[in-house]
Amino acid sequence: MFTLDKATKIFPETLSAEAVPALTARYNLLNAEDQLALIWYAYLEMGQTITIAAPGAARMQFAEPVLNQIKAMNFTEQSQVMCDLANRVDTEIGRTYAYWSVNIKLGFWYKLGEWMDEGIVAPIPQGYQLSANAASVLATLRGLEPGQQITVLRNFVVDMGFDPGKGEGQRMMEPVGVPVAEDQRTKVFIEGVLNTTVISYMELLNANDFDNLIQLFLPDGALQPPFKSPIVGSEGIMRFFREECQNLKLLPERGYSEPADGGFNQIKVTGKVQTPWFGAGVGMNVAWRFLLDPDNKIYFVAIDLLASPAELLKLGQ
Ligand code: 45D
Repeated sequence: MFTLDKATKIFPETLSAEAVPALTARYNLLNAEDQLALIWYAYLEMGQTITIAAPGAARMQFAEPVLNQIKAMNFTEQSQVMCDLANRVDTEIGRTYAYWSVNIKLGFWYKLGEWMDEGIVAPIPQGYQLSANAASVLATLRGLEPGQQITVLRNFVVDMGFDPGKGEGQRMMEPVGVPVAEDQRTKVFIEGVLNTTVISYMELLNANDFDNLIQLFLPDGALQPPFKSPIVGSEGIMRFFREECQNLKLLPERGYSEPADGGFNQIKVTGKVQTPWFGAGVGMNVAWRFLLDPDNKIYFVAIDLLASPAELLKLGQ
């Protein structure tokens, strides 16, 4: 029989983008000034080729009180707030920030970035010199594909602030929208995969229909997001869907399915995913590794950000 640990190891030849955690670790060793300047430069450079979508009002309302507080500060105080966030110092703003969902954190920095550009918030000092280590992290970041770059950037933002509970507990999140209407939904076609659970998974997630999506999972099923440990159980997975998975676009391309022990089935699918933050501007190369029980329910699914486009074609043995 399968254990969760064994399930995570299906399709072991799948190469995920290890450059992402490696770069995040190097970035975490830099001092806060370097970190902020590095993100600023990276953000400016990336802005020349990809456009980030302005966050909607529903997302911004939660960050607004803190943003207004920062707006009212002088440059020195503003720089201090940003450094404290990067240093994960225990401050009021640091605690509030840690309690926000990923998308609220990203919306917060999106606004600060605009204000830095407009001179409302303290800019990175003119002629700021990155340390040699920071310059090297930036150079490595430049060499990554766009899907990996935005994942790195997102990691930086997620890790800031002071979280006494280390991610445990409820977060403040934007409201969950209604699912896409039945007649507006798109069908997916996956070359090599006819499995109805896998196809429904893609279609329901694309439609933000989380209530029906969760029914595809076993109650003690697990979902493993890229570079994370598995989220186990319907309740946790459902919370994750509502908090982080609205308006994703899954574009699976091809797959491969084979029987596994105990009447289970393992299915690997590769393709692209778009985030609402960048739309069609960035297609992330991903693999889904499904393990389905004999009743065709999801016992485990991992989503991997792939090391390179060549991985898209690596399916069965
Ligand atoms: O510090 O099947 C400044 C799951 C400088 C679900 C700045 C999935 C100072 C199941 C520039 C102001 C979700 C797992 C900062 C599939 C400073 C499933 C600002 C996968 C910080 C397929 C920086 C989904 C800013 C995936 C504004 C893979 C940065 C989704 C903004 C991936 C960065 C989504 C943004 C990703 C990054 C989104 C908006 C990687 C967004 C990244």
